[in-house]
Amino acid sequence: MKNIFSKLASGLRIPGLWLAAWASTAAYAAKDLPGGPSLWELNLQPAVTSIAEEQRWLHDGLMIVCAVVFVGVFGVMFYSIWKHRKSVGHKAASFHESVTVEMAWTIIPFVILILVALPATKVIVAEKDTTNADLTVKATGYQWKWGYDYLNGEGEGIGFLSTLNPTHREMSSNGAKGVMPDDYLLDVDNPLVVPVNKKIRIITTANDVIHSFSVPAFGIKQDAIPGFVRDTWFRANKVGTYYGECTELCGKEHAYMPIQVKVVSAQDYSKWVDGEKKKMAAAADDPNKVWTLADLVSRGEKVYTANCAACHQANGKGAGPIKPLDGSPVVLDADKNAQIKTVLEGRLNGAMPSWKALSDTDIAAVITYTKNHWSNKTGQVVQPTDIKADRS
Ligand code: HEC
Ligand SMILES: [Cu+2]
Repeated sequence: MKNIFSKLASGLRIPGLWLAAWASTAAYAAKDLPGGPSLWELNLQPAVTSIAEEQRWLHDGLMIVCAVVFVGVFGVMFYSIWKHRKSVGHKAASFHESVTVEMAWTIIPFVILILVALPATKVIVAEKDTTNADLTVKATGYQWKWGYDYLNGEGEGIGFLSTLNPTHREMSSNGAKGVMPDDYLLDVDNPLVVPVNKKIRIITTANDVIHSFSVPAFGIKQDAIPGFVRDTWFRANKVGTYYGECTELCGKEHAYMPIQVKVVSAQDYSKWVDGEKKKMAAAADDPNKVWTLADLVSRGEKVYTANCAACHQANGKGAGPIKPLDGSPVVLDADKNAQIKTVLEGRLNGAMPSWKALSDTDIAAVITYTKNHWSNKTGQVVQPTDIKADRS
C-alpha cells in the first residue's frame, strides 16, 4: 500500500518537474531546498519523523477513501438517472419513506466515519503526547523573530534569538531580482540545534501577538499565543537542516520570521552545547562593566546590522515613515534617556518595535553606535548601567 501511495505521489510531481525544467531556463535558477520547500512542489514535504510519515499515510489513504466514496455515490446517481430516464419509458415510482434505504444511508456513512476516525485519532493522540521528552525547548514568537530557550535536558540554560539573514531581507526589499539563494528567506543567524533520534518537546508562547511554530518535515504546527503555553514534539530520524515558517499572520514582517532547525548527531550536539556554554560564559557581560566608546561602537554595529538595518537601513537614512537615525534629534539629544526610552519601549504600536528582549549591553552598544556613526558625532557613551536604570 505504501508503495502505491508513494507512486501516486511521485506521479503528481511529473508535471511539476516539467514546469521546473521550463522555469529553470528563466532567470530564476533557484533549486529544491533539501529539508525545505521544492520547486513546484504539490505534495507534503518528505517526512523525517514518524508522525509526519503517519500524517502522509492518513492524507493519502483518506484521499483514496474519499475518491472511492465520490465515484461510488456519483456512479450510482448518474447511472440511475441515465438508465431510468423518462424518454425510454420509465415512470417515477411514488413511494414515501423506505426504512431500508434510510437505514442504509445512515449506517454505511457511520461505519465509514468510524473506520476513518480510528487511524486519525491514533495519530492525533500520538501528536499530543509530549511526555518523556529528552529535551525541552521554549520557542517564543516575537514580531518578527523567534527566541529559543533550552529549558530541560542537555544544553539547559542556552538561549538565543533567531533572526532572518538580513541580506535576504534586503533582497526582498529590492524586489527579489536576479538569482535567489535556495534558502531564500529561510536562512537565520542562529538556527535551533537539536540531536537526532531524541524526543524534543517544543513549548510555544509569544511576546506580542499570536504566531505559530511550524516545520512541515516534522509534521508539527503549534500556535504560539501571548500569555499561554502550548506544546508539541518531534523526533527527527535524519541528520540535516529543516525549515519552517511562522504560520499565523502576525503583522507586516510575518513572511520574514523563518524557522531553521539543524538536526545533528549526538556527538555534534554535545560539541555544540559545549561551544554555546563557552560563548555564554565569555559573553555573560558584566552588567556593571564600564565600556570604552570604541568597544561599544564595534559591538553596536553588529547589533544594528542584525536588528535595526532592516528598517532604518545600513546608511541610517530610514525610508518613508521609518525615521532616519542619521541626524535624528532623538539620537543627537544630549539627554540619552530620550533614545533609550524609544528603543526599550518602541513607538507607534510597535511600528518601531520594543527591543526589551536584547541585553542591556547590546542596547547600550547599539545606541552608542547610532550616536557616533554616519554624521552623528556626539561622542556620547551609553553604558549598560544606563539601560538597567531606565528599565526599572
Ligand atoms: C520594524 C521596523 C523598525 C526596526 C527593526 C527598528 N525601528 Fe526604529 N523606528 C521605526 C519607525 C517606524 C520609527 C518612527 C517612529 C515614529 O515615527 O515615532 C522608528 C524610530 C526610531 C527612533 C526615533 C527616531 C526619531 O528621530 O524620532 C530611534 C532612536 C530608533 N527608531 C532606533 C532604533 C534602533 C536602535 C533599532 C534597532 C535596535 C530600531 N530602531 C529598529 C521602525 C523600526
Ligand atoms: Cu509570526
